[in-house]
Amino acid sequence: MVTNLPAEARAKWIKVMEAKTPEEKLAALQEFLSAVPKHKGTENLVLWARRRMAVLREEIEERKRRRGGGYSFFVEKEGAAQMVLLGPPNSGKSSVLARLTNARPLVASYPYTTVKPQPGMLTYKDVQIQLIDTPALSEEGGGLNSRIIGLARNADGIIIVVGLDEGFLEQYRLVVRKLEEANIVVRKPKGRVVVERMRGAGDVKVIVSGRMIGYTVSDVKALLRSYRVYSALVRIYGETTLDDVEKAIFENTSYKPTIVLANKADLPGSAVRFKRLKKEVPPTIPVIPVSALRNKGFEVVGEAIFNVLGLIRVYTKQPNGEVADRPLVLRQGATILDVARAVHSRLVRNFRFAKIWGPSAKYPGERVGMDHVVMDGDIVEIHARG
Ligand SMILES: Nc1nc2c(ncn2[C@@H]2O[C@H](COP(=O)(O)OP(=O)(O)OP(=O)(O)O)[C@@H](O)[C@H]2O)c(=O)[nH]1
Ligand SMILES: [Mg+2]
Repeated sequence: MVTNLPAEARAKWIKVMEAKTPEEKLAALQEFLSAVPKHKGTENLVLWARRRMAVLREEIEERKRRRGGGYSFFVEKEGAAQMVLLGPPNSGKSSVLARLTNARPLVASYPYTTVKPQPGMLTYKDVQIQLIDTPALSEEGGGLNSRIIGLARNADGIIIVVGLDEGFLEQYRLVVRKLEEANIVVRKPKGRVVVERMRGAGDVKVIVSGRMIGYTVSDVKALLRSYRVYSALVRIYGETTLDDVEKAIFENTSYKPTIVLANKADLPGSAVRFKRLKKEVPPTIPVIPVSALRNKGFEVVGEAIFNVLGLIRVYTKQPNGEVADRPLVLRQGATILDVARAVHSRLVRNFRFAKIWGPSAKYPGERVGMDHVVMDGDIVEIHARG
């Protein structure tokens, strides 16, 4: 993507990466942008940088509102994960929240009924997931759209709610377009690269779990050097190319795990529309027909959220003690280290070994080390010194 940026632009990019506050970041991006030559090859980068600046401006505004005691959209996270409901007017977002959670939002037949975010809690397999109902996204929504999208940026995942009435495809496309305009993608990438800059003189450390297509670790180091990044931790998951590494340096887009609820599945003609919608949505995104009116289809939503977020439940137990009632909720790929961290830092410092029962254990009570990968339903007993 960003091949052959002049040295000056690369140097300016360092300033963006080092910026701490949104204000500093915005100013640094402006300078970076003015150092980028404008031609076909940099078109996408320029577009992305402009979008990023718009998002930062909105973040700055939102902060001011919060500090000044003005009305903020921010919703404190509760439970294991936060999912935000997004959709156009009248698609049934509030009705869906009422069916899935304990919340009782206002539902009405006129558009723009909901004017502020409202949370509710969904419980699935001992796990609490917070859902947030939002005002409608719209074509001309401007500042309101940005505030709603800001909620999505802060959430762990997205539930797109469309109504299977007329314009159902346009409803879906609108939401995806508004997200993309804010550099958020709903399509699951084949792989993922995370570049974490480290302080001080160090080295570039690359941790690979997956397949690097057409590049090597030394290519990664050379690329980072060309951006004058000499000290970083690079994690590479899944299938990636060197392009993805460069995009990660630019914090290009963020992927949000997403499901689509096709509401109003009770309407005549909705079955045909549902099929059409399913064709439109990328195959990695679950599309679930529901009817808030008839309370149908919701029994599978908890599981879909759980899966798309890649959540797993791990039950801890004390040596010779009882298994905990409530699970720790972690992400797929989590290790014993993550379990220990979630319980107490003392367990990390004084770790000796762990014993496990359940899906990831070769046999009940298997003895494992810190980097053993745990699975949903495991029971873990950590043995530490002292
Ligand atoms: N037929 C049918 N109507 C529904 C269904 N769910 C919601 N509605 C109706 O659609 C209208 C809008 O419902 P809301 O839940 O307020 O929709 P919303 O997306 O929250 O709307 P805004 O807050 O205005 O963006 C109401 O008249 C609901 O009764 C459904 O499953 N089937
Ligand atoms: Mg509503």
